[in-house]
Amino acid sequence: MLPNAIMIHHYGMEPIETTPEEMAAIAGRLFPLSEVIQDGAGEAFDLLAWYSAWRNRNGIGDEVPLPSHLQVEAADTFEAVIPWEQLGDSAVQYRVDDAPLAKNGPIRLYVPNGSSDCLNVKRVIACRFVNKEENRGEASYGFKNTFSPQEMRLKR
Ligand SMILES: Nc1nc2c(c(=O)[nH]1)N[C@H]1C(S)=C(S)[C@@H](COP(=O)(O)O)O[C@H]1N2
Ligand SMILES: [Mo]
Repeated sequence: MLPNAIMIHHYGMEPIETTPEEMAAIAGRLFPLSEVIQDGAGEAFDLLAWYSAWRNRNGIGDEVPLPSHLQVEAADTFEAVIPWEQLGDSAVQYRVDDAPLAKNGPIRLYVPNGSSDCLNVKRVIACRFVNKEENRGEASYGFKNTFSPQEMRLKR
């Protein structure tokens, strides 16, 4: 895995690895983060514009419904689950001062229409596009504290 890799998980698909540069290249317009976040630093692209392009490139047709949530995972085990309806104008910060993000990289997500600033996840290493209809509209965030049996075995 590349050091700046971001894993994209999408229901119905195998995981696909990407990078901030590759994401920015397909996202369409690049803009100053300050367009959507007051005092925001550096360069960003629109999350939903990237998602739409990524779907097309990976052959996900219009018959596949939009996800219910985006689950974002960070290098420090922080996670946020963001309802799809809150993602309008969400921006992915991918460069600051013409360089890759130093401490908040590989990318940081900003959710200006989210129910909490706590959803602005730093150090994003995985994005999971999930379809959990039963949780529609519910946001959550915090440090991951549950581990799968496989993770438990690796930790012993
Ligand atoms: N990776 C990661 N992202 C994170 C956090 C964290 O602990 N780790 N804290 C969240 C919380 S609770 C808040 S309030 C904001 C704080 O963002 P700021 O440091 O830019 O003010 O970042 C969010 N993103
Ligand atoms: Mo927070």
